[in-house]
Amino acid sequence: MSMVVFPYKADDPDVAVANLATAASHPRVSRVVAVGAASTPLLDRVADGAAEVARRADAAVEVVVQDRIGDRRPGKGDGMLTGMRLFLASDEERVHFYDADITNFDASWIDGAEGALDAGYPVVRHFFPRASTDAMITWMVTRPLFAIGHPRSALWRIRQPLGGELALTRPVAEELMASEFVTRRSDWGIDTALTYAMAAGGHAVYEHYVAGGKQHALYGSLAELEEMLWECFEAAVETTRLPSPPPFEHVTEPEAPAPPAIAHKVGYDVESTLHLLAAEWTADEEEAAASLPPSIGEPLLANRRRPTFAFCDADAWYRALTSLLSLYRPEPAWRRVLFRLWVARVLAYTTTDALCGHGEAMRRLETTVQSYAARSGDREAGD
Ligand code: GDX
Ligand code: MG
Repeated sequence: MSMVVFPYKADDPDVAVANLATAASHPRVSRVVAVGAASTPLLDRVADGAAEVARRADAAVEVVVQDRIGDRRPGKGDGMLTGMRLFLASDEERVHFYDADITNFDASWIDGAEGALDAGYPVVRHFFPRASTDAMITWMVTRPLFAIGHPRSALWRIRQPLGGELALTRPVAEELMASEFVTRRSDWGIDTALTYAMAAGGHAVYEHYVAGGKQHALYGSLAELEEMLWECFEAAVETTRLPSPPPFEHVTEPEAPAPPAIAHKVGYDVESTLHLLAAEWTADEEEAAASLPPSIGEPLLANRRRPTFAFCDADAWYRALTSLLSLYRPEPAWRRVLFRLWVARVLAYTTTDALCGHGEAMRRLETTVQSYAARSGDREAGD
Protein backbone atom coordinates (compact mmCIF):
# COMPACT_ATOMS: atom_id res chain seq x y z
CA MET A 1 0.00 0.00 0.00
CA SER A 2 1.02 3.62 -0.43
CA MET A 3 1.39 6.73 1.64
CA VAL A 4 0.68 10.18 0.22
CA VAL A 5 2.41 13.30 1.57
CA PHE A 6 1.31 16.90 0.96
CA PRO A 7 3.75 19.61 2.08
CA TYR A 8 1.61 22.57 3.19
CA LYS A 9 2.48 26.16 4.04
CA ALA A 10 -0.26 28.73 3.58
CA ASP A 11 -2.40 27.46 0.74
CA ASP A 12 -6.19 27.56 0.64
CA PRO A 13 -7.15 25.03 3.37
CA ASP A 14 -10.25 23.92 1.43
CA VAL A 15 -8.08 22.96 -1.55
CA ALA A 16 -5.66 21.11 0.71
CA VAL A 17 -8.47 19.21 2.47
CA ALA A 18 -10.08 18.27 -0.87
CA ASN A 19 -6.70 16.86 -1.94
CA LEU A 20 -6.35 14.89 1.31
CA ALA A 21 -9.83 13.47 0.67
CA THR A 22 -8.97 12.51 -2.92
CA ALA A 23 -5.84 10.69 -1.77
CA ALA A 24 -7.58 9.02 1.18
CA SER A 25 -10.29 7.57 -1.05
CA HIS A 26 -7.82 5.98 -3.46
CA PRO A 27 -7.86 2.17 -3.17
CA ARG A 28 -4.03 1.99 -3.17
CA VAL A 29 -3.59 4.52 -0.37
CA SER A 30 -3.55 3.53 3.29
CA ARG A 31 -2.10 6.71 4.82
CA VAL A 32 -2.27 10.40 3.98
CA VAL A 33 -0.22 13.09 5.73
CA ALA A 34 -0.24 16.86 5.36
CA VAL A 35 3.07 18.24 6.66
CA GLY A 36 2.61 21.86 7.71
CA ALA A 37 5.43 24.41 7.76
CA ALA A 38 4.31 25.62 11.21
CA SER A 39 1.39 25.52 13.57
CA THR A 40 -0.93 28.25 12.22
CA PRO A 41 -4.66 28.95 12.15
CA LEU A 42 -4.68 27.83 8.50
CA LEU A 43 -3.06 24.53 9.41
CA ASP A 44 -5.68 24.13 12.17
CA ARG A 45 -8.33 24.43 9.48
CA VAL A 46 -6.60 21.72 7.45
CA ALA A 47 -6.47 19.55 10.59
CA ASP A 48 -10.21 20.04 11.20
CA GLY A 49 -10.95 19.08 7.61
CA ALA A 50 -8.57 16.11 7.82
CA ALA A 51 -10.38 14.79 10.92
CA GLU A 52 -13.62 14.93 8.93
CA VAL A 53 -12.00 13.10 5.99
CA ALA A 54 -10.59 10.45 8.34
CA ARG A 55 -14.07 9.65 9.66
CA ARG A 56 -15.24 8.74 6.15
CA ALA A 57 -12.08 7.11 4.74
CA ASP A 58 -10.44 3.73 5.18
CA ALA A 59 -7.00 5.34 5.07
CA ALA A 60 -5.36 6.99 8.09
CA VAL A 61 -5.31 10.79 7.64
CA GLU A 62 -3.16 13.09 9.74
CA VAL A 63 -1.72 16.57 9.89
CA VAL A 64 1.71 17.18 11.43
CA VAL A 65 4.12 20.11 11.74
CA GLN A 66 7.46 19.58 10.02
CA ASP A 67 10.58 18.61 11.96
CA ARG A 68 13.80 20.59 11.73
CA ILE A 69 15.94 18.28 9.63
CA GLY A 70 18.17 20.16 7.19
CA ASP A 71 20.64 22.98 7.78
CA ARG A 72 19.37 25.51 5.21
CA ARG A 73 16.38 27.83 5.62
CA PRO A 74 13.56 25.75 7.13
CA GLY A 75 11.20 25.40 4.18
CA LYS A 76 9.61 22.91 1.82
CA GLY A 77 12.63 20.64 2.17
CA ASP A 78 12.01 20.06 5.86
CA GLY A 79 8.36 19.38 4.95
CA MET A 80 9.25 16.71 2.40
CA LEU A 81 12.00 15.22 4.57
CA THR A 82 9.55 14.97 7.48
CA GLY A 83 7.17 13.11 5.15
CA MET A 84 10.02 10.78 4.15
CA ARG A 85 10.84 10.08 7.79
CA LEU A 86 7.23 9.23 8.58
CA PHE A 87 7.13 6.97 5.55
CA LEU A 88 10.31 5.11 6.54
CA ALA A 89 8.88 4.57 10.04
CA SER A 90 5.65 3.11 8.55
CA ASP A 91 4.73 -0.17 6.85
CA GLU A 92 3.73 1.37 3.53
CA GLU A 93 5.68 0.24 0.47
CA ARG A 94 5.50 3.40 -1.63
CA VAL A 95 5.37 7.12 -1.00
CA HIS A 96 3.84 9.83 -3.19
CA PHE A 97 4.33 13.61 -2.87
CA TYR A 98 1.94 16.22 -4.22
CA ASP A 99 1.78 19.97 -3.67
CA ALA A 100 -1.17 20.84 -1.45
CA ASP A 101 -2.32 23.74 -3.67
CA ILE A 102 -3.18 21.74 -6.81
CA THR A 103 -6.80 22.51 -7.74
CA ASN A 104 -7.14 19.77 -10.37
CA PHE A 105 -5.71 16.94 -8.29
CA ASP A 106 -7.66 13.73 -8.83
CA ALA A 107 -7.20 9.96 -8.64
CA SER A 108 -5.57 9.87 -12.08
CA TRP A 109 -2.34 11.40 -10.65
CA ILE A 110 -2.07 8.52 -8.18
CA ASP A 111 -3.16 5.97 -10.81
CA GLY A 112 -0.47 7.20 -13.20
CA ALA A 113 2.27 6.81 -10.61
CA GLU A 114 1.01 3.48 -9.27
CA GLY A 115 0.83 2.06 -12.80
CA ALA A 116 4.46 2.86 -13.50
CA LEU A 117 5.56 1.57 -10.07
CA ASP A 118 3.63 -1.66 -10.78
CA ALA A 119 5.55 -1.92 -14.06
CA GLY A 120 8.77 -1.93 -12.03
CA TYR A 121 9.92 1.68 -12.20
CA PRO A 122 11.19 2.67 -8.75
CA VAL A 123 10.88 6.42 -9.41
CA VAL A 124 7.90 8.12 -11.05
CA ARG A 125 7.80 11.83 -11.70
CA HIS A 126 4.78 13.66 -13.03
CA PHE A 127 5.20 16.28 -15.73
CA PHE A 128 2.69 18.42 -17.51
CA PRO A 129 2.29 21.20 -20.09
CA ARG A 130 3.18 24.65 -18.78
CA ALA A 131 2.95 28.16 -20.16
CA SER A 132 6.05 29.05 -22.17
CA THR A 133 6.93 31.78 -19.64
CA ASP A 134 6.29 29.57 -16.59
CA ALA A 135 8.97 27.32 -15.01
CA MET A 136 11.68 29.92 -15.57
CA ILE A 137 13.88 28.50 -12.79
CA THR A 138 13.68 25.02 -14.31
CA TRP A 139 14.41 26.28 -17.84
CA MET A 140 17.05 28.89 -17.05
CA VAL A 141 18.81 27.42 -14.03
CA THR A 142 18.23 23.80 -13.12
CA ARG A 143 18.27 22.09 -16.49
CA PRO A 144 21.09 24.31 -17.82
CA LEU A 145 23.27 23.65 -14.75
CA PHE A 146 22.59 19.92 -14.93
CA ALA A 147 23.54 20.08 -18.63
CA ILE A 148 26.70 22.05 -17.92
CA GLY A 149 27.72 19.95 -14.92
CA HIS A 150 26.76 16.52 -16.26
CA PRO A 151 26.50 16.82 -20.04
CA ARG A 152 26.68 13.07 -20.70
CA SER A 153 24.08 12.09 -18.12
CA ALA A 154 20.33 11.84 -18.74
CA LEU A 155 19.94 14.02 -15.63
CA TRP A 156 19.41 17.21 -17.65
CA ARG A 157 16.79 15.48 -19.81
CA ILE A 158 14.41 15.11 -16.86
CA ARG A 159 11.55 17.40 -17.81
CA GLN A 160 10.56 18.92 -14.50
CA PRO A 161 13.47 18.43 -12.12
CA LEU A 162 11.86 20.82 -9.63
CA GLY A 163 8.46 19.17 -9.76
CA GLY A 164 7.02 18.36 -6.37
CA GLU A 165 4.83 15.56 -7.75
CA LEU A 166 6.55 12.20 -7.57
CA ALA A 167 6.35 8.68 -6.21
CA LEU A 168 9.06 6.33 -4.94
CA THR A 169 9.54 2.82 -3.67
CA ARG A 170 10.79 2.22 -0.13
CA PRO A 171 14.36 1.23 -1.13
CA VAL A 172 14.76 4.48 -3.09
CA ALA A 173 13.38 6.53 -0.18
CA GLU A 174 15.80 4.77 2.19
CA GLU A 175 18.70 5.55 -0.09
CA LEU A 176 17.69 9.20 -0.48
CA MET A 177 17.36 9.66 3.27
CA ALA A 178 20.84 8.17 3.74
CA SER A 179 22.29 10.95 1.58
CA GLU A 180 23.48 14.02 3.45
CA PHE A 181 23.26 16.03 0.26
CA VAL A 182 19.51 15.41 0.38
CA THR A 183 18.84 15.66 4.12
CA ARG A 184 20.61 19.02 4.46
CA ARG A 185 18.30 20.67 1.93
CA SER A 186 15.53 22.01 4.08
CA ASP A 187 14.76 24.82 1.59
CA TRP A 188 13.51 25.01 -2.02
CA GLY A 189 16.68 23.15 -3.04
CA ILE A 190 15.11 19.87 -1.94
CA ASP A 191 13.63 19.10 -5.36
CA THR A 192 16.99 19.63 -7.07
CA ALA A 193 18.73 17.45 -4.48
CA LEU A 194 16.16 14.67 -4.79
CA THR A 195 16.32 14.69 -8.60
CA TYR A 196 20.11 14.54 -8.62
CA ALA A 197 20.22 11.83 -5.94
CA MET A 198 17.68 9.62 -7.72
CA ALA A 199 19.76 9.81 -10.87
CA ALA A 200 23.00 9.30 -8.94
CA GLY A 201 21.49 6.10 -7.51
CA GLY A 202 21.11 4.83 -11.07
CA HIS A 203 17.36 4.28 -10.66
CA ALA A 204 15.10 4.02 -13.68
CA VAL A 205 12.94 7.15 -13.89
CA TYR A 206 9.47 7.10 -15.41
CA GLU A 207 7.93 10.46 -16.29
CA HIS A 208 4.16 10.36 -16.29
CA TYR A 209 2.40 13.01 -18.39
CA VAL A 210 -0.58 14.85 -16.92
CA ALA A 211 -2.17 16.26 -20.08
CA GLY A 212 -4.47 18.72 -18.30
CA GLY A 213 -1.56 20.49 -16.59
CA LYS A 214 -1.21 21.40 -12.93
CA GLN A 215 -3.49 24.17 -11.79
CA HIS A 216 -2.25 25.89 -8.65
CA ALA A 217 -1.66 29.29 -7.07
CA LEU A 218 0.13 31.63 -9.51
CA TYR A 219 2.83 34.27 -9.09
CA GLY A 220 2.81 37.97 -9.85
CA SER A 221 6.19 39.54 -10.51
CA LEU A 222 9.37 37.49 -10.67
CA ALA A 223 10.33 39.11 -7.34
CA GLU A 224 8.20 36.48 -5.60
CA LEU A 225 10.56 33.81 -6.93
CA GLU A 226 13.78 35.40 -5.70
CA GLU A 227 14.33 33.15 -2.70
CA MET A 228 13.40 30.06 -4.71
CA LEU A 229 15.87 31.16 -7.39
CA TRP A 230 18.86 31.40 -5.03
CA GLU A 231 18.03 28.20 -3.24
CA CYS A 232 17.51 26.19 -6.41
CA PHE A 233 20.62 27.76 -7.97
CA GLU A 234 22.79 27.00 -4.93
CA ALA A 235 21.57 23.37 -4.84
CA ALA A 236 22.17 22.97 -8.59
CA VAL A 237 25.67 24.47 -8.32
CA GLU A 238 26.49 21.89 -5.65
CA THR A 239 25.44 19.07 -7.99
CA THR A 240 27.96 20.28 -10.57
CA ARG A 241 30.71 19.46 -8.04
CA LEU A 242 29.42 15.94 -7.44
CA PRO A 243 30.11 12.88 -9.62
CA SER A 244 28.05 12.50 -12.79
CA PRO A 245 25.21 9.99 -12.38
CA PRO A 246 25.73 6.57 -13.97
CA PRO A 247 23.57 5.71 -17.00
CA PHE A 248 19.97 5.14 -15.93
CA GLU A 249 16.83 4.18 -17.78
CA HIS A 250 14.71 7.24 -18.49
CA VAL A 251 11.24 6.85 -19.96
CA THR A 252 9.09 9.86 -20.80
CA GLU A 253 5.45 9.51 -21.79
CA PRO A 254 4.64 11.29 -25.06
CA GLU A 255 3.42 14.85 -24.70
CA ALA A 256 0.36 16.35 -26.34
CA PRO A 257 0.09 19.97 -27.45
CA ALA A 258 -0.70 22.23 -24.49
CA PRO A 259 -4.40 23.00 -24.01
CA PRO A 260 -5.21 26.62 -25.11
CA ALA A 261 -5.65 27.84 -21.52
CA ILE A 262 -2.01 26.89 -20.82
CA ALA A 263 -0.59 27.80 -24.24
CA HIS A 264 -1.95 31.35 -24.00
CA LYS A 265 -1.20 31.97 -20.35
CA VAL A 266 1.56 34.41 -19.34
CA GLY A 267 3.61 32.93 -16.52
CA TYR A 268 4.37 36.19 -14.68
CA ASP A 269 3.63 39.90 -14.81
CA VAL A 270 6.15 41.58 -17.15
CA GLU A 271 5.48 45.20 -16.14
CA SER A 272 5.97 44.70 -12.42
CA THR A 273 9.14 42.73 -13.19
CA LEU A 274 10.92 45.33 -15.36
CA HIS A 275 11.79 47.75 -12.58
CA LEU A 276 13.59 45.01 -10.64
CA LEU A 277 16.56 45.42 -12.95
CA ALA A 278 17.20 49.03 -12.03
CA ALA A 279 16.06 49.16 -8.41
CA GLU A 280 18.59 50.01 -5.66
CA TRP A 281 22.02 48.65 -6.44
CA THR A 282 24.38 48.44 -3.46
CA ALA A 283 28.13 49.02 -3.69
CA ASP A 284 28.72 45.30 -2.98
CA GLU A 285 26.46 44.32 -5.83
CA GLU A 286 28.22 46.69 -8.21
CA GLU A 287 31.55 45.17 -7.21
CA ALA A 288 30.25 41.63 -7.73
CA ALA A 289 28.74 42.51 -11.13
CA ALA A 290 31.99 44.22 -12.17
CA SER A 291 33.90 40.98 -11.57
CA LEU A 292 31.82 39.17 -14.20
CA PRO A 293 33.20 38.95 -17.75
CA PRO A 294 32.71 42.44 -19.29
CA SER A 295 30.32 41.17 -21.99
CA ILE A 296 27.85 40.36 -19.19
CA GLY A 297 28.88 42.59 -16.29
CA GLU A 298 28.86 45.85 -18.28
CA PRO A 299 25.35 45.55 -19.76
CA LEU A 300 24.08 44.31 -16.40
CA LEU A 301 25.53 47.35 -14.66
CA ALA A 302 23.95 49.61 -17.31
CA ASN A 303 20.68 48.75 -15.57
CA ARG A 304 21.58 51.25 -12.87
CA ARG A 305 20.51 53.93 -15.39
CA ARG A 306 17.63 52.22 -17.25
CA PRO A 307 16.33 48.66 -17.64
CA THR A 308 18.21 46.75 -20.33
CA PHE A 309 17.98 43.02 -20.92
CA ALA A 310 18.33 42.23 -24.66
CA PHE A 311 22.01 41.34 -24.09
CA CYS A 312 21.01 38.27 -22.09
CA ASP A 313 20.40 35.85 -24.96
CA ALA A 314 20.98 32.09 -24.70
CA ASP A 315 24.68 32.46 -25.51
CA ALA A 316 25.27 35.21 -22.92
CA TRP A 317 23.35 33.17 -20.37
CA TYR A 318 25.64 30.16 -20.92
CA ARG A 319 28.64 32.40 -20.31
CA ALA A 320 26.95 33.93 -17.28
CA LEU A 321 26.22 30.53 -15.74
CA THR A 322 29.70 29.17 -16.34
CA SER A 323 31.21 32.34 -14.82
CA LEU A 324 28.90 32.17 -11.83
CA LEU A 325 30.01 28.59 -11.18
CA SER A 326 33.36 29.93 -10.07
CA LEU A 327 32.49 33.47 -8.88
CA TYR A 328 29.18 33.11 -7.03
CA ARG A 329 29.07 33.10 -3.24
CA PRO A 330 25.90 32.45 -1.20
CA GLU A 331 25.81 35.98 0.16
CA PRO A 332 23.45 38.95 -0.41
CA ALA A 333 25.42 40.78 -3.12
CA TRP A 334 25.85 37.71 -5.32
CA ARG A 335 22.28 36.59 -4.74
CA ARG A 336 21.04 39.98 -6.01
CA VAL A 337 23.38 39.82 -9.01
CA LEU A 338 22.16 36.33 -9.83
CA PHE A 339 18.57 37.50 -9.48
CA ARG A 340 19.03 40.51 -11.76
CA LEU A 341 20.85 38.44 -14.38
CA TRP A 342 18.06 35.87 -14.31
CA VAL A 343 15.41 38.59 -14.61
CA ALA A 344 17.30 39.94 -17.64
CA ARG A 345 17.46 36.45 -19.15
CA VAL A 346 13.76 35.77 -18.55
CA LEU A 347 12.76 39.16 -20.04
CA ALA A 348 15.06 38.64 -23.05
CA TYR A 349 13.49 35.24 -23.67
CA THR A 350 9.94 36.51 -23.08
CA THR A 351 10.33 39.30 -25.63
CA THR A 352 11.88 37.08 -28.34
CA ASP A 353 11.42 33.28 -28.33
CA ALA A 354 8.25 33.31 -26.24
CA LEU A 355 6.55 35.49 -28.87
CA CYS A 356 6.84 32.70 -31.45
CA GLY A 357 3.93 30.64 -30.16
CA HIS A 358 3.86 28.01 -27.42
CA GLY A 359 5.14 25.04 -29.44
CA GLU A 360 8.05 26.94 -30.98
CA ALA A 361 9.00 28.58 -27.67
CA MET A 362 9.09 25.19 -25.94
CA ARG A 363 11.21 23.72 -28.77
CA ARG A 364 13.68 26.57 -28.41
CA LEU A 365 13.93 26.12 -24.65
CA GLU A 366 14.66 22.42 -25.12
CA THR A 367 17.16 23.04 -27.92
CA THR A 368 18.98 25.59 -25.79
CA VAL A 369 19.45 23.12 -22.92
CA GLN A 370 20.67 20.53 -25.43
CA SER A 371 23.14 23.03 -26.88
CA TYR A 372 24.51 23.75 -23.38
CA ALA A 373 25.10 20.02 -22.83
CA ALA A 374 26.82 19.73 -26.22
CA ARG A 375 28.98 22.77 -25.49
CA SER A 376 29.98 21.50 -22.06
CA GLY A 377 30.57 17.99 -23.38
CA ASP A 378 32.90 19.42 -26.03
CA ARG A 379 34.67 21.45 -23.37
CA GLU A 380 35.13 18.36 -21.19
CA ALA A 381 36.41 16.33 -24.16
CA GLY A 382 38.91 19.11 -24.87
CA ASP A 383 40.24 19.13 -21.29
N1 GDX B 1 5.78 21.89 4.86
C1 GDX B 1 6.07 22.93 4.07
N2 GDX B 1 6.99 23.84 4.52
N3 GDX B 1 5.48 23.07 2.87
C2 GDX B 1 5.82 24.13 2.11
C3 GDX B 1 6.74 25.10 2.51
C4 GDX B 1 7.35 24.95 3.81
O1 GDX B 1 8.14 25.75 4.25
N4 GDX B 1 6.85 26.02 1.53
C5 GDX B 1 6.01 25.63 0.55
N5 GDX B 1 5.39 24.50 0.90
C6 GDX B 1 4.42 23.73 0.14
C7 GDX B 1 3.28 24.57 -0.39
O2 GDX B 1 2.27 24.71 0.55
C8 GDX B 1 2.85 23.77 -1.60
O3 GDX B 1 2.04 22.69 -1.27
C9 GDX B 1 4.19 23.21 -2.09
O4 GDX B 1 5.07 23.20 -0.99
C10 GDX B 1 4.78 24.01 -3.23
O5 GDX B 1 4.84 25.36 -2.88
P1 GDX B 1 4.20 26.52 -3.78
O6 GDX B 1 4.32 27.76 -3.02
O7 GDX B 1 2.91 26.09 -4.32
O8 GDX B 1 5.32 26.61 -4.88
P2 GDX B 1 5.28 26.39 -6.47
O9 GDX B 1 5.87 27.53 -7.14
O10 GDX B 1 4.00 25.91 -6.92
O11 GDX B 1 6.46 25.38 -6.54
C11 GDX B 1 6.44 24.09 -6.91
O12 GDX B 1 6.91 23.97 -8.22
C12 GDX B 1 8.18 24.48 -8.41
C13 GDX B 1 8.52 24.28 -9.86
O13 GDX B 1 8.40 23.16 -10.39
O14 GDX B 1 8.82 25.28 -10.54
C14 GDX B 1 7.28 23.40 -5.87
O15 GDX B 1 7.15 22.00 -5.93
C15 GDX B 1 8.68 23.82 -6.00
O16 GDX B 1 9.51 23.02 -5.19
C16 GDX B 1 9.14 23.78 -7.45
O17 GDX B 1 10.36 24.41 -7.52
MG1 MG C 1 2.08 25.96 -6.22
